[in-house]
Amino acid sequence: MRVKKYLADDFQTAILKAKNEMGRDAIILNSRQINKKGFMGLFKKSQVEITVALDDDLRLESDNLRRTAPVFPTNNQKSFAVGEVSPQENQLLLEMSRVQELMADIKNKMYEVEMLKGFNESVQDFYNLLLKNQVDKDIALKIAHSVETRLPGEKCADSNWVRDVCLHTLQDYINEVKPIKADGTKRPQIIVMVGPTGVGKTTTIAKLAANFTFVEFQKVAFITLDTYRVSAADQLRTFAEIIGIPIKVVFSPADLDEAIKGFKDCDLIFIDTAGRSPYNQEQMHELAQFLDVAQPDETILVLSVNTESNDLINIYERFSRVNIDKLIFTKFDETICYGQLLNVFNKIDKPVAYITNGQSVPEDIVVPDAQHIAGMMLGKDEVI
Ligand SMILES: Nc1nc2c(ncn2[C@@H]2O[C@H](COP(=O)(O)OP(=O)(O)OP(=O)(O)O)[C@@H](O)[C@H]2O)c(=O)[nH]1
Ligand SMILES: [Mg+2]
Repeated sequence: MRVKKYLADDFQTAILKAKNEMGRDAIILNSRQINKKGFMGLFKKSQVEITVALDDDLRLESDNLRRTAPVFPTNNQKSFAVGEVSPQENQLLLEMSRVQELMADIKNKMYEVEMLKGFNESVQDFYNLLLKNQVDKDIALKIAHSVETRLPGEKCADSNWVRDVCLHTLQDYINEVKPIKADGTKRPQIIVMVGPTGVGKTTTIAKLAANFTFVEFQKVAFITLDTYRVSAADQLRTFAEIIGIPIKVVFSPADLDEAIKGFKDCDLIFIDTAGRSPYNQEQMHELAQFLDVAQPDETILVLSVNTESNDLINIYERFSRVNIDKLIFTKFDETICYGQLLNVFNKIDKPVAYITNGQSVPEDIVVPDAQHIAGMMLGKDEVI
């Protein structure tokens, strides 16, 4: 985006100057009258100053639009019956909708420019840091705006103050943290992990089971519904053997009911499910049937932070058919862009139970802390 000021005796001339230099796609951001003092206050002269911006991406787009400008039908062209839309008219409608999109884009950009102009330099830096961390523009703008309103005027230049306000503001945008509570008030507690393939469901269950068994001295059992791949059940069985807890492999909803009854003296039953494509209706339906029988206390959606935020939101929406209670984010050790999480939190208002940060069982799992996550986003705190 290029921004330039033009000064002229009148508005028209200033516009002409700007148009000649910046082209016709330039946007007028501001105009004001300037009174120039003449000799000893005499011959006072007023001039007009306009501030003009040009976005090169938008200009390219509108140049393309002009090049493909619609041709209106002439008399000797084919006539069309009522209700039938001529190809030219279709083209025209298409172009009109693109122009509308372009206008909306311009409006957004102007809004952004206007908002940013009002921000302190330190808040603008914070805004740019959020963008660098892949936080969506509108969310970054919203967060930067709350920082700006919270920052006392006299502290704007104090970088420690600014950082503290940014840190506290960011925490407001991080979801509630709610790990599994095994306090014995309900036995057995049934926890089901669902999610797309390969995100770390089985590994996370193993980490949790080991911690609840050896640190919290709970009686834990496994049930796996993952019978799709030959090695899938073996993976969890191996973990069960190492931890020394029972496991049942279940093939049908009726078997599942039996398996749960068999573990009624346990504190916690972890149910592992096969990775599901959220876009496969049949697989999702089958998962829903199993969950109807399990009647879980908590259904936890496991998501990898490596996945793009729009995909994460889509995945969540697909899995919501089985009523998601909490989220677990895995593979924190494989990314440095945590801003994606803010985009997800903006759309998904579900508590986060855990974050995992490596392949080692049982150590690579933590109960997240909003302040720490905010610190990581600002590059202040060490990665979890
Ligand atoms: N780097 C890293 N790797 C992880 C993490 N959690 C799990 N993994 C690895 O991710 C791979 C898949 O893990 P699984 O636990 O089998 O994933 P899953 O979701 O059960 O996979 P499916 O059952 O096939 O859907 C394994 O190689 C794990 O070691 C993590 O936090 N960080
Ligand atoms: Mg698995």
